[in-house]
Order: sequence, then C-alpha cells, then structure tokens
Amino acid sequence: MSLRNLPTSFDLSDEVEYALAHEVPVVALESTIVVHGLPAPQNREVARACEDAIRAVGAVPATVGLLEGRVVIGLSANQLEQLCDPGVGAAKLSARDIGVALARKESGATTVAGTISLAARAGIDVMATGGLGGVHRGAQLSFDESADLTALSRTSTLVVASGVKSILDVAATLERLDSLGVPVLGYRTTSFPGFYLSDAGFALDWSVDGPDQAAEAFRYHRGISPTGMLLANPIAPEKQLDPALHDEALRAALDHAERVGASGKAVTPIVLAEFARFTAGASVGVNQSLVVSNAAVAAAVAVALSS
Ligand code: PSU
Ligand code: MN
Repeated sequence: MSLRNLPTSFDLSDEVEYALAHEVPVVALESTIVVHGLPAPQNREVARACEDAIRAVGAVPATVGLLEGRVVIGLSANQLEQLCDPGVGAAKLSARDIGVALARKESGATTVAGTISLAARAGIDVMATGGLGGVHRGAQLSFDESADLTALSRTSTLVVASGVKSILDVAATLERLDSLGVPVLGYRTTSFPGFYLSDAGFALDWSVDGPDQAAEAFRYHRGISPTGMLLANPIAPEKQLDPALHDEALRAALDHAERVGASGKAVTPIVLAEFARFTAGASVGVNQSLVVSNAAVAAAVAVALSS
C-alpha cells in the first residue's frame, strides 16, 4: 500500500490517510446507496450507522465519492450531505465514468464498481455494501449486467454484501461470477443470501465460519489471482422481509420499471424506490439492517487481514 503514488486528484481524509500509513484496517463504503439507493432521511442514518459499526470493531470507515472533480476517500458527514443535495445533482458513477467526471470537475456518488476501483488504488482491500449489482432479468435481450461484476473481476478487493439484489436474475449472476473467476464465500451460511431475504435458494461451494477464515481465504486468493472476492452475509431470518410481501413487491416494482421505460443506470434506483413504496418502507428498514451488518462483518475481516 503506497500513499506516495496516489493520483493528484485523490483527497484522503486525515483519518484514512493516518490509517493507511499506519496499517490500521480500513473499510471502504460506497456513496450510491446513500444518494440513489435509499430515501431520505434513512439514507443519512444508514451512512452514520455503517461508519459507527466499522469503528466499533476497530477499523476506519472510508466512504468514497467525487466532489467537484476530486476523488474523496473518507467523505465527512458534511461532504456526504453535499452529495445528497438535489441541487448538486450528483450523478451515479460506475468505474468507467470516473475519469470523465474528474475531467469535468463534477460531483458524483460511486457504485460498488466505482468504489472498489478507487479504494483499491488507495490501498483499501475491503468494502461493504447492501446487495451487489448483477445480471438483470431479461438480460438475454437487454444485455443489462452491472459493471460491479466486471469490476470485481479485475480488482483485488473483498466485498461484503447480502448476495446480489433480489430484483436481479440471481442464478445468471452466480454463473457470471463463476465465469469471471470471482469466488463467492457464504459467511456462516452454505446458501446464497437473497438481499431482502436470508436465502435466495442456491447452494454455495464455500462457506467460512467467521472473519479469520474469510481473511485467510482472501489472503491466499489474492496471492494467486487478480480478481476480488464476494463474502455473502445473509440478513438474519427474523429480520428479513416477509417472503410473500417480497414476491408481490418484486412483481410490482419490475412492472413499474417497465411501464416507465427505465433503462441503463436508472433501473436499479427506480426498482428499489418502487419496492420501498409498495412495502410501505419495510424494504428500506431491511436494507438498512443488512448493510449495517455487512459493514460490521467487513470491519472484522479488515481487522483479521491486518493482524
Ligand atoms: N446495495 C444496496 N442498494 C444500492 C446499491 C447496492 O443495498 O442501491 C447500489 C450499488 O451502488 C451498486 C448499484 O453498485 O446499486 C448497482 O447498480 P447497477 O445495477 O446500475 O449496476
Ligand atoms: Mn445496468
């Protein structure tokens, strides 16, 4: 991890800079989930709760985003507030968008793909999110597959997520992760999590019993492969969304996205927002608890990696 070779467009918060220089474990967080994935005011609560959960385990949170043409690793609450300001109009930035956005001095929120690309450049090995992006339903015609997958295939980062979003084609996404050489490890489970649901109904080849085993597997993996790793941490069954409500909401949200003609990067935010409306906010509460749990697990793995 070299702070010396950072591009001049990077600004690290003092806390993150200190941590990286002194091998204090750091966990990257994305800003798209806050700006485009969750409604106000819960989005601010989630951001704060994730940072608290990471600190509680002895790691340092580094929320990533672009502010006026600077890459910020370790956004302050005020900076994140700027990104959430509708007046700022922060774009949703995947990995491919960042160079152009920097050239135009823009502000924007980074997706998982964007976040791991930048975090890895700064020497951060672990990231937490809610649900990874993946292959959308109907992708055989639309070709809509999240750049999160390809970014994970070329970035040596361990991402902790509750599987992939259940709005996706989960089976196809697992196949793509296989093709791309990205290992999927169940965290204390042998079944792939289903984002709002504890179990998506797919058996996993590998499972770990805690942070030490996860860190050990990632250490060996990165020694022989350039790809990242997905650590799949399910929401506790007693906290999941009611499965019947989930299935109804899913149908309604996908129908809604089709009716309004959503395409490209607008699809995921529109489907998640409609999911929240249909479930009267229940999906937001579930999303909130799973992402905070993922942040805590990511921090524990970062601590294990640094010891
Ligand atoms: N996890 C969540 N909510 C979200 C996301 C992840 O619980 O909104 C975001 C992440 O930024 C992820 C993005 O990278 O959704 C995927 O978007 P797309 O399908 O357009 O690649
Ligand atoms: Mn897409």
